[in-house]
Amino acid sequence: MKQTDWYKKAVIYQIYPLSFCDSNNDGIGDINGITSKLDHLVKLGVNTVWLSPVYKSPMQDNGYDISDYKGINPMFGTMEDFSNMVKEMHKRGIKLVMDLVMNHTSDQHEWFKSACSSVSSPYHDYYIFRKGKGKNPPNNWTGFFGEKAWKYNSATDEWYLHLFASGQPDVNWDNPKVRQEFIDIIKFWCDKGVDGFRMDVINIISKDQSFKNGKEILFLKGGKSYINGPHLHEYLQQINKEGLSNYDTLTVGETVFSSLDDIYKLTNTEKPELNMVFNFDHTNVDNFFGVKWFMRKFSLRRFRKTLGYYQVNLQNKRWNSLFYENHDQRRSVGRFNTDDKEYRVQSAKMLATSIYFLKGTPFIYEGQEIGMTNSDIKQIKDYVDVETHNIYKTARSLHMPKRYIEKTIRNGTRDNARTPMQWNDSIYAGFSSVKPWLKVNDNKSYINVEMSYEDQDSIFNFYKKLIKVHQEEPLVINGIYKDLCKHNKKVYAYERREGNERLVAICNYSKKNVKFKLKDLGTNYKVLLNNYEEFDNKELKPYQGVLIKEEIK
Ligand code: ISL
Ligand code: CA
Repeated sequence: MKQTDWYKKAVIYQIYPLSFCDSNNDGIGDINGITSKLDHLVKLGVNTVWLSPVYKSPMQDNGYDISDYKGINPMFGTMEDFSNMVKEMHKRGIKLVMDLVMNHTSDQHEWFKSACSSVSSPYHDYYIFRKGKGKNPPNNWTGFFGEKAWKYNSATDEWYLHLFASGQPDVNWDNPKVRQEFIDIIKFWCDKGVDGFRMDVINIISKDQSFKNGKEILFLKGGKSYINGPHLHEYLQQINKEGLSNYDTLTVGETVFSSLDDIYKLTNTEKPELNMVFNFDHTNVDNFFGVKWFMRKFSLRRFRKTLGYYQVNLQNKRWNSLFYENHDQRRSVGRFNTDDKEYRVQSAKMLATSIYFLKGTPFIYEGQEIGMTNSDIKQIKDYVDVETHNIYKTARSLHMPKRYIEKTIRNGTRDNARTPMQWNDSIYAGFSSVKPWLKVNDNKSYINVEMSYEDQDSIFNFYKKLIKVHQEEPLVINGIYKDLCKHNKKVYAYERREGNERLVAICNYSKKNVKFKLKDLGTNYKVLLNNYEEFDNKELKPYQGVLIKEEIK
């Protein structure tokens, strides 16, 4: 099958199935709910959906713990519902990218249940079991959710590795049978008409199995042994060659702590692995060491430097992804020095103008298109996310002050982005007719889809226009990136230039009016997007964002 580069024209909308739309009123979003809302996506103008996991799962980590890769979680519907959803998407010109979690399975997966039972199980080597050191785990590694990375298994008197929750055992990619299983799973879904995959934490699948103690001090002890591990590229090339290359897929790999060099390898079209990756350097500018719990003041200079670094270094060589939000991040309005109150609407529009004209494929997370904000849950007990509770426990056991922990958690909890989609202002926001699994934000009374459709100046209608420009403007794909005011602390302005044309995005990341003049702006330009009425190339309003197209004489 010929691999095309449709991924370069994709505008991707991420659906978090638990929170999108509940069709059978049990309080949980589902597949038929998604199908019923496809016209919302058509209206918005996106052409691809990334669907967070809907496979069978005990839902310890909301589906990122898969117990059957070829089955649909009954909570979300049936395989028939799924096939119907794919059909309805394709009918509307929307492609479907599935989420594939291959670093670990659920501890309820048949492979793991068997693997645990005995060292002679044919599945024992599908996972990573090691003898402990006396009563202690094999080494000092810690995982992503703030816990030790090993759990004791009494049936075999061994410990198994889990870099996430203990219900998410890491699989052993060094076992060729495991790789064949995943190739088979990829083919299974492609044969069902799926158009691609977002691959969860893909750059940690290969572990240095000498299992040396990690020297890291604060977080992810042992990370050096598995982040971009020894056989990563070899395994991904195999997956590509034997699985993906038989289909015209889009692939995006979620990476943690990847360097430019790793990204070059992961997205090399000569030795194909993935089309693009998610890299979190730009969302990590408001924390220390890439750990969101260590909050740090936002700096626009750090932010643009990070974005610019990848723009400049990838633009002629590789493809990139563009995003602020997903189901793990807090909401973007109110973040990155913007405002989710008085200037919420301006902020959301400016933020969109500011990244989606960089070079790469835009990803929009559900609710972002109407400027949904962080959760208003107050009590720790009302959060559902496993990470939130694990971190809370760990922080309490370290005797950190309760008030401080609560504040940190409210800021960083992944539930901030997982609250039910706000379709209208009814009691459960039109998401469901019963109380949903996670609290609906009270601001549904004025932040909702229904009102957004009606209001010409809504964030939704701005996104709609933005996506249209994005789809129609060739400079978006080919224009060369340049930061136009590198040292400015309040305004991010860049161009995408090719031949005698350029697109220019000018974005004020501050709450104040800011003097700003593009010295080389001629007279032959059009304003394509603007979140205020005027643009005079002298002063920007609070959170003003403008996109210009100029013919250069
Ligand atoms: O959100 C994070 C921690 O707060 C990240 O470190 C996150 O755990 C990391 O990006 C990996 O995320 C992915 O894999 C996890 C899953 O819980 C996330 O939802 C998923 O996006 C384990 O499968
Ligand atoms: Ca439901």
